[in-house]
Formats: sequence, C-alpha cells, structure tokens
Amino acid sequence: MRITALAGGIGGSRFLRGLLRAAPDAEVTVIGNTADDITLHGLHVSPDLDTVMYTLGGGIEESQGWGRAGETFAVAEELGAYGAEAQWFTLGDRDLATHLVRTQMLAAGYPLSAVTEALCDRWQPGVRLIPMTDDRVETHVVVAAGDDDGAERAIHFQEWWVRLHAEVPARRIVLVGADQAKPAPGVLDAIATADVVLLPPSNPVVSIGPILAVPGIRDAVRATKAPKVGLSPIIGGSPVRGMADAALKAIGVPTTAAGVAELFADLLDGWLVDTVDAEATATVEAAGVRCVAVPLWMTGPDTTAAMARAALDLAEEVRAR
Ligand code: FO1
Repeated sequence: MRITALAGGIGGSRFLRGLLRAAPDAEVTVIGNTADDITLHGLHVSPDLDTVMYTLGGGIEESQGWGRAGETFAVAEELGAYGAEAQWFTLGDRDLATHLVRTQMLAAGYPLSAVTEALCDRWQPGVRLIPMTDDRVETHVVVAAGDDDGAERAIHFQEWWVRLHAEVPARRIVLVGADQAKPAPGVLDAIATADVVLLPPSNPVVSIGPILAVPGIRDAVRATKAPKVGLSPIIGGSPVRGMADAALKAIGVPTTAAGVAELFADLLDGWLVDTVDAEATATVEAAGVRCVAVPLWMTGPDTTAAMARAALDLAEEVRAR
C-alpha cells in the first residue's frame, strides 16, 4: 500500500512513527514543510524536515521533539561569547553537522530534495522524505511594529514562534515565495499514485498550510483518487502541542476540531477527532466529510499506532462509499 502524508514537525513526526508501526509493509512518502526553514550563521536549517528525519531515524531529542539526542552546545556557547546572531535559536553541535552538510550541498548546486535524500541515506527514516518544494518559501508573521501608529513589521516565523513564543498577536501570516514555488520532483506523483493520502495532526496553518500553498499541490490532493483522511491537531479546543491556536487566530479560524476540518473540507474525505470532541462529528459531516471520534492523544507508540490504524480504516471506509 502506498501512503503519502503531508507533514510538518513534531506532531506529524510522532504520528508517522505510529503509522509505520500500524502499517509496517506500507510504502510511505512524506511531503515535508519547508516554510519553517531559516538561514542562521550562514547555514540553511530545515526544522520540519530534520524533525521527521531524526524522529523516524532514531536521532531525535524525544523530550522536545526537535534537535538531536545526546546533544552538546559548545559551538552555541562560543557563538554566544561572540554575541553572534539569533542566540534565541539554539543549534546543538550534532545538529550543526546536518546544517553544514545541507549548506555545503546546496552551495554545490544540489536542490533541497537531493540534499534531503542524501541526509536520509544516513538516517534511514523508513519513509521517502521529499520537501514540498526546492524553492525558497518562508512563513513570515506580521505583527504590530510596537509604536502605536498602527505600523506593522514582518518577522520570520521562527522568531515569532521561538523568541516571542507566539505571544505577540499575529495580524497576518504570509508565505513569502509561495506563489513562485514549484512542487519538488516526485511530490505530485506521490499524491497522484497514492492509495491513501493522510494529513497528520500537524499545525494546520504553518505546517500543512504552506505545503498546500505550493501551486499545484492542493489541486493534486483534491484530484487524486486516493481517499484523503486527516487527524485533528486540536483536542478539546486546545492544540495538542505548540501554539497552533495563536496561528489559527491569525487566520480567523476557531481553535476547534471542526474549525480545522473546515479549513481542509474541500480536499478531505475523512477527519478523525478525539473522543472529547465527539459532538463535532455532526458539524464536520455536514461539510461533507466523514467524521469519526477516536482517542487522539499520542501518549505512546501503541496509542499512536492505534490512531494511525483508525485513519487507515476510515480511508478504506470512505473508499468503499
Ligand atoms: N525551538 C525552540 O523552541 N527553541 C530553539 O532554540 C529551537 C532550535 C531549533 C533548532 C533546530 C531545529 O530543527 C528546530 C529548533 N526548534 C527550536 C524547534 C522549531 O522551532 C520547530 O521545530 C519548528 O520550526 C516549529 O514546528
């Protein structure tokens, strides 16, 4: 069975680990979000791609869901001593090796998709990981400029997310470069030839959203004959992880399981909500999307595998309709 998943960072990666447990014989292609990417100290960092690669490859720092296990920070400390840029974004010594290899290959002319393939050759994540695009797309967040004359300024998503903890209200979220971006090689084919397309419980605005914003991808997801099933990243009116509610507020979407389903209703056949949101199933079904309530807390490998199994079962149910 060929499964294609559109995934962001931490939530998506944890779900994918459960998916591989639930469907060990499936061929899984992950289309990864690259709009979180940031260049720091001259190095190209791809947080969501690295989180998928490290999580599925066994190198992730489990307690935080990003960066490497067993990390040391000698270089970060030295950079701090020099007062170098962006000390709010900590790059560990082991993690730096990934960014050095990626930057070196990009500088040699390899596209991000080829770089990602090369990095995954070491990590063997058990999925084919393709960036959504080889072109530069960056999520920027428009916030008040501080003085009260209504002026605004755009900051990189990572600055808003990591330095400001998404506490400064986002007036708008802008995907810089999205309109000119092209799907990376293999992306459209992975969607068109999939037996199942999954939207894991990633941040709908800054992880799934940017992938669908690359021209051609949303249409490909809508057009594929494969059933499309998503899992709500919102449980009981709050995000499972991260600060998805801050991002959802920025685009005027309620932080509810039904609210997120509405965002993707044009392309979804099925949507899983947590049992505490069972009352949302009627609303989601009214939008034409089959909706089932199952436990969605990823408390461990077994629960995550069970929810992945539920998503695949729902895919078969809607396929048969
Ligand atoms: N998140 C933080 O909250 N603080 C950090 O210092 C930080 C560094 C970092 C370095 C590499 C990387 O791949 C991810 C990192 N993240 C950090 C997480 C990052 O903001 C998230 O993984 C995604 O970009 C948001 O989903």
